[in-house]
Amino acid sequence: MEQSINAQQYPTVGIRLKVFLQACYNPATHKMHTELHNNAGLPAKQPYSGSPWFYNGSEVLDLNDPEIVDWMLVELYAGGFLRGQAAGLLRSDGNLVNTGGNPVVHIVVDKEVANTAVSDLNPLPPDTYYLVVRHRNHLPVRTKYPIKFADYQGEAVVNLSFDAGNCFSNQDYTSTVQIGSTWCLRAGDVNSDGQVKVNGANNDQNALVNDPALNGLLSSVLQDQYKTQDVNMDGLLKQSGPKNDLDFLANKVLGGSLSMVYKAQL
Ligand SMILES: [Ca+2]
Ligand SMILES: [Ca+2]
Repeated sequence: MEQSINAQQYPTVGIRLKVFLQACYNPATHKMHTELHNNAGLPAKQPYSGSPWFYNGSEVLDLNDPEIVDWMLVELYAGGFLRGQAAGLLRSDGNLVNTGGNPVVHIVVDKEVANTAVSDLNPLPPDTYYLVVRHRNHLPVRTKYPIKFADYQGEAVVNLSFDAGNCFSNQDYTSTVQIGSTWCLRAGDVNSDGQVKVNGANNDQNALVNDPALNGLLSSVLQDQYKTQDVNMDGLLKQSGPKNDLDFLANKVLGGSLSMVYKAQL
């Protein structure tokens, strides 16, 4: 027999999130550039439907805000299970807004997820949710401490930019990277596999250089690109010359170290 579902089993919570991306952040202005939006344009529909995210949300871009940097994906986890997801738009000032431009992004929690029985989705105490923040070609992070939505009347304020200690870490490096006085998500995950590296199996340099459109040509420049290979998020795909993506990956993100590997810390 199908279990009836009370609407109260699916509470909606709000997140006011501040987060910065290494690819775009400029410490002189304390803002992120919007070159991807300006040069290539953003997809109308949220871009996290494919691997590895498989988020099937129907968010559609319906505002024309020149300060939009890119789409982000936010998730709530409890007990190790995914309990809710939403796509939002990141503004140059680090604020995540919903598709209508509101700085509160709502997430329906305890929504049924794949392979999880409804009976297992009992409402949990409001202090057991961890927020995971994802971007297409940056390493994801999660909050170190559970979010107590009850303390915020259901609308939590989460600022990941002023302290690395806000994010969970299990490696000998922080999950975010400091640029100036601001902590940002780490860039360079071209193949979106949760690791940033230029050497070894499944490395991001190969994922960039072997892009079929670049055709193995060092001098190729592809314009108006909305791809994870666009490491510095300027809408251009290039691996040589000024502001090229390979340089950003190898030198800015990995500090010129062939052996450095940054892993997602979730
Ligand atoms: Ca990678
Ligand atoms: Ca680029």
